Parts: sequence; structure tokens; C-alpha cells
Amino acid sequence: MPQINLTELAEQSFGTSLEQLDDRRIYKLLVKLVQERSATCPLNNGKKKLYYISAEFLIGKLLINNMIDLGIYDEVKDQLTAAGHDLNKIEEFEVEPSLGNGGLGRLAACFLDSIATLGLTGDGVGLNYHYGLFRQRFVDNQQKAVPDEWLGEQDILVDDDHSYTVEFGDFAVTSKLVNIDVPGYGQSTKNRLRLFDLASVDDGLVPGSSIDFDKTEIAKNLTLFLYPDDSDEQGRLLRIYQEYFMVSNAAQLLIDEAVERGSNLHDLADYAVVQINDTHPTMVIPELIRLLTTEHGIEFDEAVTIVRSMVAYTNHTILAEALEKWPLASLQKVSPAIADIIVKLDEIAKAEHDDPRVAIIDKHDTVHMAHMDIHFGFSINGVAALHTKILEDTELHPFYEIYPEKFSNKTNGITFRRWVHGANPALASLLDDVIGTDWRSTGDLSKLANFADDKDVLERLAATKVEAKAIMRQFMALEQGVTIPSNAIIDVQVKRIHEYKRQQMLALYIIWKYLDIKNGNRPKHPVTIIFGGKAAPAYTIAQDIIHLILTLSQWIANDPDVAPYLQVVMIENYNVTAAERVIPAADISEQISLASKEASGTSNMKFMLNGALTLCTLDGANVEIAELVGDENIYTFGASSKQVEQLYADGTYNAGALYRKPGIKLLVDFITNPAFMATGNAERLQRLHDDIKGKDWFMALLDIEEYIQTKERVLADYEDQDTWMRKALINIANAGTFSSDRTISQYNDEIWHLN
Ligand code: DL6
Repeated sequence: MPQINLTELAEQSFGTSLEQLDDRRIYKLLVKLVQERSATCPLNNGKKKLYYISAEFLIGKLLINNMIDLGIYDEVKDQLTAAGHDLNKIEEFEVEPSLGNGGLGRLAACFLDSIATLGLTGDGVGLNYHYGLFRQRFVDNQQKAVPDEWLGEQDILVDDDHSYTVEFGDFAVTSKLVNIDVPGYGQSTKNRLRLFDLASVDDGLVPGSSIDFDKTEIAKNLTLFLYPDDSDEQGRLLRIYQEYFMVSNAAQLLIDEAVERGSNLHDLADYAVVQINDTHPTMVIPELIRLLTTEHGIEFDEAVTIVRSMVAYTNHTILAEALEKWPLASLQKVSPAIADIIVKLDEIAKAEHDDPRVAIIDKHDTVHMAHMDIHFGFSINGVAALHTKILEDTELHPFYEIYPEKFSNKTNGITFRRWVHGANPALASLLDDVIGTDWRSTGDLSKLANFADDKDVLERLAATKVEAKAIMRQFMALEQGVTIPSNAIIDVQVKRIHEYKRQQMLALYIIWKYLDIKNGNRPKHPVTIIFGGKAAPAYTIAQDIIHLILTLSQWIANDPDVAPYLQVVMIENYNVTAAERVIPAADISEQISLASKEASGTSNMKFMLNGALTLCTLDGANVEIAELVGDENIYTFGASSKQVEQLYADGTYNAGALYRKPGIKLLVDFITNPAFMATGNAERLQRLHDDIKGKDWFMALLDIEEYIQTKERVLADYEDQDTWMRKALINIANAGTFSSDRTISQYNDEIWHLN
């Protein structure tokens, strides 16, 4: 590839010097450069192709990431710096795509990056949501959801000629397709993210201030939002329409492309493999069978056999609410043909395994989507060792007894290109200096451990944290209007707001700390506790938790006795860009879910990689992090997953009894103390208080005392910076395991078998 000369490009495109060019025009120049480079990369074109179908892809901004993958980032950055420009400021002109929600979608995005980087032939397939999940606003210390209008200004979508008809029960729609290029790091080839949309979509329907729309107008509104509110019947139906639209398009595309590459369809499994990311794409199974039989003349039994050998399923949660079950009648309304095939598949499964626990359709005529995946896929995997063990031993045990060979674990991973190279350039260049540049392609950071007692390296590592904090503080000041002290300990919990993740437990700690400081115990360093995350619009308690955090933030900021020592920040509209600023700056990574409930977590990996110390329960991938770094380099607390499972099984968890312990009652009742309540929304605070006191389904009160003690130990340890930085270094040195390149190699070696 020719070398890049930005000075020349600036002259050619705008007739001015690079020094004189404003950030917006530099942004346009870089977008064009990346598009041109990417256009010259041929597609990976192996015989067998992976279709990674997912309801969400939380891809984040792409300019810097693509420059890294195309191998031009360092060159561009150096030239811009020499001309007095800051790439972070230039990146602000890019609009972040709104195509995902949380860890599931971000994982899918990391996977696409790694699939391309390993030179594997595989595309992501999903939907082009016009307003994404939603944009989060804070009004009166409460979450307000508004449409995230990201599509107007984006520069990344490329039109594709493919268009299909999708037949629903009583009408049909036509699709259109757009692609996003996914170049591989160190490769000259690329893959794509394929996003289907309605040809007839009407995105002028939603007024800027509301996410409400007519859920019955499918042919206009189907692709407006990711996860539309499913608290009513229409919303649930809309989700099924979306899912069927997604997989029908994916299946038609897959068959077309396989035929183009030489398949006679009897051998389709030699040409394509499908990864079903959680249950949302499950209907791809009956849809492929429908297409093979009705459109391509293959016998039903053979079609079932073909599909059974080409479909694999990843489970991302054991939470019952997230394991999809749809009434058969709803599936019949959306697609009678698909419902008929599901009934036949259920008969086959029942003939093979006469056990109601593994039925696809239960006695209430409810269809269990995960059951279809397991019976009619060839592989099922969990996303961390503990999670997979829970699936095998308890949640999906009857299936494990039938199909032990189908089960495997694939611990999640993250792409180091985005999460170090792009997000933490100071750390990336320190790593280059100390252990050489191989880590960028191998992910192997283990050599860093040789420098655990090297004072110079530890000091330089501390300096990278100072630099990352400066970038984060600038972001917080400009984007969030918050000033963070330069010497603050940065303590972060960023993830979807959910009771099982226990943001409410961190809120109770904040109350404890507030009272402790009021009692005169001033911390040596100020502590800034940062939250980020969205709550599903129909999830009332999660919204109440946001309200508590925001009300606490304001209450503490207004208390001159405490404000200099404790600060609470909730990032508005937390997204990938915010994550890239905050995670490198963190000292403490909060991974405090109720043990057994977090399937894996991936922010835990990003924090570790960036040298934060983990404060955690032994849940999800935290268990693997703890094993790798050793007890002395991590802070664990709380009930074990076995204890928690036992409490649920016995039904003996008693929130009320724990609440009555004086130390705990003080914290919980702070939420409804009249002065505090008067500054917030009394209904929300009272409801949350009563829920914690009377139910506490995710057992925050079980672990709160040990959590407070452990956190105080973490804060005390921070004061010994030499030992702290040594621990940080050991964490980074052990993070290589969590490269998504490793995860994808395992998927390929053990499931996909792409060339
Ligand atoms: O596997 C990616 C990610 C895990 O890291 C998280 O632990 C898990 O919560 C998330 N799962 C989901 C699915 N729905 N729910 N709940 O987002 O997947």
C-alpha cells in the first residue's frame, strides 16, 4: 500500500495545508481515506462461510478502529500530531452507530473484528435499526428515552443489491440490505456486517421527543428500534416480526451465496455454518428448513438433517426472563409456515426424547426457543467456564444428559485493537517498548510479568494511568459537564442497569461512605464513583435505581462536608465511545453481580487489560480472572454461586431479616429519609426501598457487609502505590487469555471448522 501523505491529501482535497485544516474537514478526509483503503481489500472467500446472526452489534465508532485494522493508524496519528491536531477531537465528528444494547452486542462486534483478523470467511447479519435502542437523557434525575437518530450523518453504510421478500401471515414486505466493511488487522482482506432493513421503512414517524410509535404498522416501523418495549401484546408480536424478518433475510442470503459458491444445497453444510447469538435468531432453523423444502425441492427429513449439521447456538444468560418463549399462537400469526414447521420439529424432538422438560412446545402451547436450538443445532456453548458449568449441571441439565457432546465452553473475549491500541495509546506504546509489538497480533502479554518488580516499568505504567485519567477528565468535562479531581481514585461500574448486576448494592455502599465521611473519616484520596448504563424502558426498578444514583450524586455534590472526598457520576447515554474514555482511566473495576447470574461479563476483561484492579464476586469470567492473577491481585467477596443456588432452591432467602440488622437498616432507610426523599421522586425512592427491604431478589443485602469491608480494603491498598501498580501489571500480563482472537480460534477449531 502507498504511504500516506496527509499534507498532500489536504492540499488536493481542500487546497489548504494540513495545519490550517479544521477538525471537521480532517474527519472527512480520514473517512474518505479509510473508505478507499477498505474498498481495495477483497472479501475473505473460503468455501465455507460463517453467518453470525445477532439482534445486536454494538460496533462503536469505526474510524480509528478501521485505521488500526488497515495498518494506517500510527502513520496518520503521527502526521496529525505533527500538524498540531488531536485525533480524539477529530473523532468527535463521527456519530456512534446505535445498533446494540450491552455485552451481547459488544461481544458480537469484537467477534467480527477477530473473525476478519484471523482471515476467516464470515459475516455478521442483523438489522439496521433507525433509532437504535434509544438515546438516554436525564431529566429531573430520571432516565428519559428518546430516539437515537444516528443514521442521518453516518458515513459507513454501503448499499448492497440483495433484496428479498419476507412473507408474514397476512402480508409481505421487501427488504433492502446495507453493509459495513470489517477489515482484519494485519490482513489485506475483509468481511462485512450485513444489516437488513425494510424497503418501505418510514422513519419520519417518530417525533424527536418520544420513542412511542404504532407497533401495528409493521411495514413502516419494523426496523425503527432494537428491542421495542415488549410489555404488551403488540410489543411482543413486533419482536417476533423483527426476528422472523432478520432470519428470513439471513437464510435467503446464505442460500444464495452458497449456491454462488457452488453448493447444490444437499451439501449446504459444507458451505455455511450459522452461529445463533442468544435465542433471537432461533427461527433461522425452521426458516432454512422451509426454504430448502418449499423453494428448493429438498425432502423435509433431509432438510432437517442438513440444518441440524450447520446451526450452532450460544447461550448468554440463565435469567429466565431473557430465555425467550413465545406463544405458538403468536408465531402462527407472524408466520403460519414457520409455526407449522416448529410443530413438526417438536414432534420429532418428542419422538426422540419423551421428557416434558426438554419439549420445544410445552403443555401451554408455549414455544421454548432455546430448546429448539439445542435439539436442532449441533453445538451449544456458554460464555465462561462457570456459566457453562451451570448450564450443564442445572439450568440445561436434562439436555446435557441427552447431548453431552454438543456442550462446550467458549469464554468470551475482547479485541485488543479497540480496547488498548485505540482506547489507551499510552499503554499500547509502553507495552511495545517493554515486551515488543507481537502482543498486537498474538494477544500474548505474559512477558510483562517479568517486569513486575521493575521500578522503572511500574512508574511508567503509573504514568499511563495518569494520561488516561487526563483524557477521561477532559471527556467528562466536555461531554458530561462534570469536573473530576485529578487525584481521585476512579471506581467504575459500567453495564446495563439490572438488579442482578447490583448497581443498587454500590448505591448502598455510597450511602455508607457518605455517612462515614460525615462522621469525620475522610479518605486520603478523593473517590469518584462512576456509573454508566441504560435501563430498559419497561423495567421500573432499574429506572428507580438510576434515580437513586442520580439523586445521591446531587445530594453529595451539595454537601460541602463530603463533596471534596466523594463524588458520584452517572454518565448520560453511556456507549462505546464513553467506555473507551472511562475504562482506561479506572483504578477499580466493579464486577459485583450476584454469583451465578452474570454469564461472563466483558467489561471485567477490558478493565483488567487496562490495569484496573477487580473488585468482584466469583461470578462469570471473574472466576477465570481470579484464577489467572491469584488471590493477592484481585479483591473477591460475597456468597458463592453454589450458596446462591441453594438459597433459591430452598426459598430461604430472607431480605427482611437482613434489613433488620442495624448497620444495614441505616443504609436502606437512608433512601426514604424525608430530607433525601424531598430532593427526589418519592414514589420511585419508596418503591426501591420497599423492594430491597421486602424482596431483594438478587440478594444485595446478603453481600453488602462483606462488600463494604472489601471495598475499604481496596481503598486502603491504593495508598501503597508501588504495590498497587505491581498488581495492575500482573493483571495486564494475564489479560492475554481474554483476547477475542483466542475465543474466535476456539469457535473455529471446535465449532465452525472454516478453512
Ligand atoms: O456473552 C456476552 C454477554 C455476557 O458477557 C453477559 O454476562 C451477559 O449478561 C450478556 N447477555 C445478554 C443476554 N441477555 N440477557 N440478560 O445480554 O452477554
